[in-house]
Amino acid sequence: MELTVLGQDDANETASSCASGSCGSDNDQMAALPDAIRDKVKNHPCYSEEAHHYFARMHVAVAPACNIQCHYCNRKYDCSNESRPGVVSELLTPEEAVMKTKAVAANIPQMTVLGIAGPGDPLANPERTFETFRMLSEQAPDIKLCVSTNGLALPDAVDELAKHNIDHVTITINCVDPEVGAGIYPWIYWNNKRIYGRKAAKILIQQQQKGLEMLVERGILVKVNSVMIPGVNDDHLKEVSRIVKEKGAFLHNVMPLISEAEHGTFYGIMGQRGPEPEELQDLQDACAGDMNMMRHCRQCRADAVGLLGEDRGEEFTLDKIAEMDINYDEAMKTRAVIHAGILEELEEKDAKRARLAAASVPSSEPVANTRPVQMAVATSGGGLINQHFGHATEFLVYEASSRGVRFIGHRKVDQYCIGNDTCGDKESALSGSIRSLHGCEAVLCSKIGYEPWSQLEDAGIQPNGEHAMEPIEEAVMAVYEEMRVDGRLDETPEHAELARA
Ligand code: CLF
Ligand code: SF4
Repeated sequence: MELTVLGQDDANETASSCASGSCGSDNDQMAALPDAIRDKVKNHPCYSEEAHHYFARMHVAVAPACNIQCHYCNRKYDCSNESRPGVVSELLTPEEAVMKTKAVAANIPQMTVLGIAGPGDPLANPERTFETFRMLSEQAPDIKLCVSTNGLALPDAVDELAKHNIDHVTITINCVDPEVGAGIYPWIYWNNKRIYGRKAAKILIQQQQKGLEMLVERGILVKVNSVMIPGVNDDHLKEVSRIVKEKGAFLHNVMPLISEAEHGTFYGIMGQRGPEPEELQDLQDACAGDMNMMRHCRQCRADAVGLLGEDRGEEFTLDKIAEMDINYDEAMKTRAVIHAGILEELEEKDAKRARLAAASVPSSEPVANTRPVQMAVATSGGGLINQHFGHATEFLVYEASSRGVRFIGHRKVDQYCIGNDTCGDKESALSGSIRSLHGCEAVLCSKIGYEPWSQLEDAGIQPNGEHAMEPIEEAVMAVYEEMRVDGRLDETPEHAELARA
């Protein structure tokens, strides 16, 4: 039997019996997109899973006000529709935001996208948001502009968004039923009045759907974010997915509710729980039948800088930027060369994938002993296994099966080692990492110490440092193949656990 690194499309078919054959923000699907759309997403780290290994994004926090209240938001913190609650961004003027964007773009040439995502709602702050976009489209035309909104003010802003060549808009849509919405939104501010409950939710839903239709009509790519709130909208999100897909949304991003009590949100105080990783994945799989799913969102903060999952904001505070001498015309030349190099590498990867797929002989016979296996991967970008286990602050999780390799999500962890003896509580960080890797049968990294190695083994997770600097999907498939040859796929993970006991 030959096992091949396939695109996510095929893998999704296995996992979720996708009838449409168009699941996932995957590599095969990317290749199948019309050129005009492919050009828009190929270097956007949120719209393309593959791009997120190579290209970075940044946010500028220029939008403080909001026109609605969500039960998962505490106004002291950033907008949790597109941000991780519990952190507060430094508010910037549009001029400061432009200065910061150019400084980041010059120093992190892989940064391709500037998004405005808070700390409130960007379209509830139209002057500040559009002034930032206007200046950036003039001064830094090589940067894609992106915005995220709750949608209430969207229909009135669509023409202005189109005028600034904004190709990517995210709308957070948590429901299409006002009854469900009344449990998420206590009020909205609409036509100079505060409106409550079901009536408020109905207006918000109408505005979101109208805005979505208007954007699609203008050829603007729409991503829909939904916060999964167990017991409130989890079942309902399948309907949301179906409807927004029908209306032409490009991508659906179902994010987990974050509701720690210390953030002081209504849900946090009321004890509303967020979903477990498995629940989130099940819902994403269930939605995937109707919709392209984003699974690599990191719920980044409203002033995030760097690759998704990375935050380099500290390098670009206003005082540090003031000391930088940026020649943006020169920077644009360097950026163009680097972007072209990355895109060339990605095209070579696509071509290789196509060659492998063509060379593999599909068999109608069911393949024996090839149950799916989840593996965690430590990477610092570039699509490679290139991070030390102890340096990882998150692991990417892939599922390998006889149909190929698919990305299914990420798990955040506390960094186990910072490279000197001043590490924090190593013991609890390590046991936290092991807990968060629940369900994974192997972890691939560039290096790993003896102690974590043996503890991972005891927990039934096989550490593997043999594929350092190899492309992730190929390494995952190679480990899967080793497991198959060794007969480790004959036993279920539960059997393996019993045998160890
Ligand atoms: Fe920012 Fe959002 Fe644009 Fe991306 S984030 S405005 S689309 S550039 Fe991306 Fe961050 Fe998830 Fe948002 S990982 S929170 S989806
Ligand atoms: Fe908070 Fe964002 Fe909701 Fe406004 S839209 S209440 S800022 S989470």
